[in-house]
Parts: sequence; C-alpha cells; structure tokens
Amino acid sequence: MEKPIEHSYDANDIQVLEGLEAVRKRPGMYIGSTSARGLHHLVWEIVDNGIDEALAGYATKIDVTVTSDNIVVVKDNGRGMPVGINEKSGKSAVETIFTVLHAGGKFGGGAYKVSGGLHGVGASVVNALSEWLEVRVAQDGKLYYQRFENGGKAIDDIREIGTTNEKGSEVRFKADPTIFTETTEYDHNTLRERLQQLAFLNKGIEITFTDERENYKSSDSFLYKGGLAEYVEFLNKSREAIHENIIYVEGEQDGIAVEVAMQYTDGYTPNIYSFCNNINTHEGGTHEEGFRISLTRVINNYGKEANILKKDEDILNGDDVREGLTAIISVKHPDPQYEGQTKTKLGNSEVRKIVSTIFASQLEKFLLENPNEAKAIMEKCELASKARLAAKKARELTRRKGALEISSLPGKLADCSCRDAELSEVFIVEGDSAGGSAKQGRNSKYQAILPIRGKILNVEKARLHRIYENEEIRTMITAFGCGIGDEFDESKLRYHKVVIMTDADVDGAHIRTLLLTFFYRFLRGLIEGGYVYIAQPPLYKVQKGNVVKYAYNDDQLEFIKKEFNSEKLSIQRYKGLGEMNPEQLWETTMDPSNRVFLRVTLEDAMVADSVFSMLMGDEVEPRRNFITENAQFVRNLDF
Ligand code: 1YM
Repeated sequence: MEKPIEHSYDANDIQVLEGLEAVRKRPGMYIGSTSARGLHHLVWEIVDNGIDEALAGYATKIDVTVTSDNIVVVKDNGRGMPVGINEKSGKSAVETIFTVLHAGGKFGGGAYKVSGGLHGVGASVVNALSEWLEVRVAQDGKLYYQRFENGGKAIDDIREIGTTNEKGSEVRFKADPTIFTETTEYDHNTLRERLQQLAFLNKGIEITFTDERENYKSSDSFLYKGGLAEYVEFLNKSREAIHENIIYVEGEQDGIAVEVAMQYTDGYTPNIYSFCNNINTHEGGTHEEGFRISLTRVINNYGKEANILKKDEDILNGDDVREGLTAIISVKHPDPQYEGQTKTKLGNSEVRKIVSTIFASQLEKFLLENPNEAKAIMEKCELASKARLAAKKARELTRRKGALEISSLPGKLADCSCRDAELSEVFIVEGDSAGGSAKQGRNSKYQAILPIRGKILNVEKARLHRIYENEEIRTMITAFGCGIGDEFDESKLRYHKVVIMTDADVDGAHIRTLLLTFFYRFLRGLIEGGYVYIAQPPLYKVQKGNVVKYAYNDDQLEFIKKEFNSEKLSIQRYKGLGEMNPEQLWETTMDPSNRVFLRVTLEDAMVADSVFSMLMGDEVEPRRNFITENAQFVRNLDF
C-alpha cells in the first residue's frame, strides 16, 4: 500500500468495465430477473460468501441488516477478504472480487462452498447492479475500505482507514433503482425466512437479521446447534408427531457431507425436502433417491426381523413408509451437477450410494436402540399400507363409474364455448349467488364458471380415497380434465387459467387456502405450470355523483377519497362477491382489461407448505391468527 497505483485505464480495466456493463445491459441473464426476486438475489450472493467462510471454519457469525433506506449490510467475522495487491493486474484481491465476473471462485481446497452454485454469479454482479457498494475488511489489526459507484466503478484503490481488534468482512450496498425498476424494497419475510433456513442448514453458524425500517424495527438471531433436527422440529411444530425422538443422521464420504433428519407425524402426506449446498432441490435427485431406497429397505428389514411383517402382502412400499413423514436431506458437494426443468434436481450419481449407505446404517441403529419409536413407526406404516389397498379399491370403483373422465362434464360447470385451452379460463367461485353473478357477467366464449359449495375437504387430513370420493373435488378434477397425482397430464388441461375467486374475507381466505392445498398436493403441475391465479375483487365501491371507483385495499380507498376531494361520497364495503351485480363483477374482477390477478407460484414450496400445514394442522390458534392477519398470504408465495 506504500505506492498507490495511478488510476489510468489500461486494457485490463476496460475489459472489467465491459464485463460489468454486460451485467447491467442484461441483468436477467445473471440474476434471473430484475423483479423483487432478482433484488433479493443480490443479498443471497453476498451472504453466500459469508457462509462459505463459515463452512471453511473461519467465521461463526453472519449479520444481515436492512437499513431504513433499504441499504443492505452483510458482515461476517471470518478472515476478511484478501486485501493484497496482485502484481500482474495491479489490483487488490478485493477489487478483483468485486469487478471481475466470476472471480472469487477459488476457495482453498477441502472446504465446501455454497457460493458459485446454481445461482452463484459472484459479488461482482452485485456490484454491477448497485448504485454504490462499500467493502470493509478487518484484518491483522487494520481496517481497510474501498468504495464503488455507478454500477461497480472503483472510485479509489483500497486503503487503510484505521485500526481495529475485530476481524472479518463487511459489504454494504444500495441496489440501483434504474435497474430494479419494479421495486428496491426488500421483503422482510423473504429475508427472514431464508436466513433462518440457512441457519438450520448450516448448524452452528449464528445468523442475525436486523430490519431497521420503520414498520419492522426488529432483530432476530438464528443459531441451531442441532441443525436439521431442529429444522424438523420447527416444521412439525403445528403437526402432531407420533414419536418423540427425531431421527438424526450425519456422515461424510469422499468429500461429500450428508445430513438427514426425520420424524413421523399423524398426517398422511409426506413432507420431504432436500438440499444441495443450501439450494432447495425441488425436483429431488440422487440424494433423495438414496434416502428413499434405504428408508424402504431398512423399515421392511426391521419389520421382518421383528416378526411384524410376515407375509408377502405385508411388504411396505415407498408410499407406506413415507406417509406423514417430515424429512430433510441435505448434502454438501464440491462439484454439484443440477438437472431437470428448473435445474433443481441433483444429478451426481455417486451421491445416491453415499446417502443410502450412511443413512441406512444409522437408521438401522436408531430403530434397534429406540424400541418405542420403532414400534410407533411400524404401526404407522402398516396402517398406511392397509389404507393404500383400500384406496386402490375405491379408485378402481370411481374409475369404473367414469367420474374422472372428461366425457361427463359436471352439471354445475358453466363451460365456455372456446375449445382452445390456451385462451380458456375457469373461475372457481364460492357459493351459488356469486356463481350466478359470475355466470351472467362473464364472457361465455372464454370464461367458464365452476361454483363450489362451502368448504372443500381438507386434503391434508384426508387419505387419498376420501379425496376421490369428495364431490367438490371430483367436480374440479373432471372440469380441469388433466387428471391428478401421478396421472396428471398437463396437455389435457382444459383451461390455461384456473382462477380462484373467493370473498375478500376470512372465510374466503380459508377456502382459497383449501383449494391451494389441494392443488399443491395433487395438482402441483398446475401451480408449477403457472396456471393458477387468484382473482382480486375490490373491497370498496366509492361513488360521487355518477362517477364510480373501486378500491382493492385501504390505501387505495384513502387515495380515491382524496382524489374525489369531497364530503358527499358514498362508500360501500363489499362483504362478498354476491353483493356485486353481474356487471360490477365483470368490470372489477373478471374483465381482462381491468382485472388484477395474482399468479400463484411455488418458488419456495417449502414456505408455502409450512403455511399450508399450519393452516391445515391441528392447532387452531395459529391458524386463526394467521388467517386474520394474512388474508392475502398468497403474495408471500411469490418471492
Ligand atoms: C460479507 C461477505 O465475502 N467473506 C469472505 C470472503 C472471502 C474470504 C473470507 C477469504 C477467502 C479465502 C481466503 C480463500 C473471499 N475470498 C475470496 C478470494 N463476506 C465475505 N471472507 N481469505 C479470505 O478462499 O482462500 C473470494 S471471497 F477470491 F479472494 F479468495
């Protein structure tokens, strides 16, 4: 640092600037999109570098702060990024990390790294997309500082600005509003939930999240010494576990770390989540396969040895041993390969064997050492097996009746005349009176109306054959035409927009949740394909003389009141869709040129699922609170 390097642009610099310029020209290529999702991506990029430092064994703590003006600060207590100058480029390592695309990937041997993974694009991309970014490094008693502005241009070389007895790295940045034109507001829950998840997935690392913004003013600290075991405990909080001790397995082979935790509940659907390098592998992959193979084999073997499973037909299949199971599988791999439609399926074939070996031996041991848990688990699996055989019979019966065939469209359905699924929409409307208005108000060429009555079956609590027997559900399956579960066939879907239209009140929110749960469990492809929407009816009608305006929330109401600027307003609060006449319903909620739909996505199936389970679970209190507080919770699915 004795001789500051003169800042004249050489070929090297120009290349660097071109690199960052490319990021600014096509941000979507690097961070997926410039929507809220892309914005949050910036945070994960920097946080991942801190996690890597912790996984390498040098840091124990990561602090993330959102300041009152939406500036993000990420800090760790690791070694501090290298500050030395590289002779060839004349630049500090810090500057290289923040200005050269894909630099900073060279972590020392041995450690796992989660940055540079599926979405890992490097800190330079964050810098390129920031109005400004500052780095502070505390190392060997000294504090170093460097600032970048205007899409990543270093305004000066890194310099010493003082002394310190701390160590670590701090990155502070302001996302560039000219890039993130939709929003530069971070979503509190998105940040909080992911940071908590990272703490579960990386045991022993303390992650603190501080939100200094006016509406939040909060600080949460997440530290889970029990890792995934605590994660399972957390996920099962609003479920009823059937055994006390959580099964927890940990091991390492050929440089691949494996961690599994599981616990059975009295529910019916499995909740199995897998991760590789902290990335949720929604589509599963070899780690999940290894887990499944061993789970089925070990439980069957145990049952046979204990003389519980005696005959051939007693053999438990995969569905039987997974019923009601909450499980998390997490691997850390130095060179993961991702496959699948959304690149969230782990492909490395060696992982299958490694997970299955480590998991099998430790599960076996657990069952032998914990006879009470083993007994509860065996009983649960046997019941599931019996129910499966009964369900099979019920399903055959239903099929014979032709109830699931498209040939007999349900009488309740007011179908559209168009036969092109891409142009067709179906509105699922609660209640006959709203259904009536919708039928009259719709454009019958493209819009079908399916009225459903009251609350559909709670699918989380019901076994499969009960679901097939449910009238409302059969009606939907028939109307959609695409089958359900394993038989789901996207190409047969009769409407490319499936619109849930319920009242804007607590009951409406509950019915919407039930419908979404059903879709999530049995028609996941429908959500994944982006076919499911939530219609948003207005909450208020504001009238002044002949002029009518609609408000969809309280803020809008205030705005319209101001706009009308008058005392003589009539304000009507809609309690339900039924209160609107057909024209109003069309105009406010169904007319494609006016309406506002929310598209339901499963970006984070896990968060969605815990919401569903909480809503569907046995605990009444959290459910009631949640529904009243989050009547519009589906927004949260979309991050
Ligand atoms: C707030 C974000 O980035 N921490 C961080 C990053 C690095 C190191 C330590 C580090 C790594 C190594 C050696 C190494 C990075 N270094 C590099 C590069 N926190 C945050 N903490 N010394 C320090 O991997 O060998 C990239 S990131 F490239 F210089 F090694």
